[in-house]
Amino acid sequence: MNPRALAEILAGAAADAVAVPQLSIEHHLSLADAYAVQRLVVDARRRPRTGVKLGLTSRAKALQMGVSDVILGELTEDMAIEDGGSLDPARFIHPRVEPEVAFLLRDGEVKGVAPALEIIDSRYQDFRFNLVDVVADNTSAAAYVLGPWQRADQDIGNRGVVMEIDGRVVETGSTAAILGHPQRATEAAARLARTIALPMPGEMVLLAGAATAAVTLKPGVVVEARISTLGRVGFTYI
Ligand code: OOG
Repeated sequence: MNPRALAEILAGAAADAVAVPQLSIEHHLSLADAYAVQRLVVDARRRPRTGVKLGLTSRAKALQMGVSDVILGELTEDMAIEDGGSLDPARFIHPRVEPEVAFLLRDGEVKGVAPALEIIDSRYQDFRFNLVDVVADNTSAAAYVLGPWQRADQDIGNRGVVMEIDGRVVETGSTAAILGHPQRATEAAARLARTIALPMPGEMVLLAGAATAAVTLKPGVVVEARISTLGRVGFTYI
């Protein structure tokens, strides 16, 4: 396993928006190897890190992958899209969108919470991967949109979540789909970061994981997510 060569394959796939075969078909990677590749893939973006995201926090996704622990990916400045802004399809391969809860963390303390949308875009053909593939691929992270920050001292457990495309409801769910309670994401992220020795920036965003299934994005659509008591967030996929 040459982590640099594998990272180059994935960084190239993201930069060119062209899917590649799963790394695990030809290479044997441990989970630690996969995180090492991920670190190099994020370095290759050459942009400041803005935070981290969790994946497989919903029981449905974890069962689908046959895994029992969550995974962590990194967010960079160029992935952030302004609320109400637009996303250029030329940057993506086969993007999907999912509604999430975001935390603003300062030195590990929660300073704010916000509704968020994450755009995932696996760099693998047909969005097919196993656990080490998806970890190496920075957990499919591609872009994210944050709604307005809200007070941190509110209970955001079991809040209704609605995602609409062009004004039609496409997914509904509850924040309880995120590890039972999204607050658990802060401990899970800290634990995983320690395990993989990932330095965490003093101020950072944490995307806690999807509250519903991901929905495929088609050019020309307007996406909005609403989380009860937390508000809304949206963007246009031009
Ligand atoms: C893996 C990452 C999924 C989540 O919230 O579970 C993820 C994928 O399904 O591409 O971010």
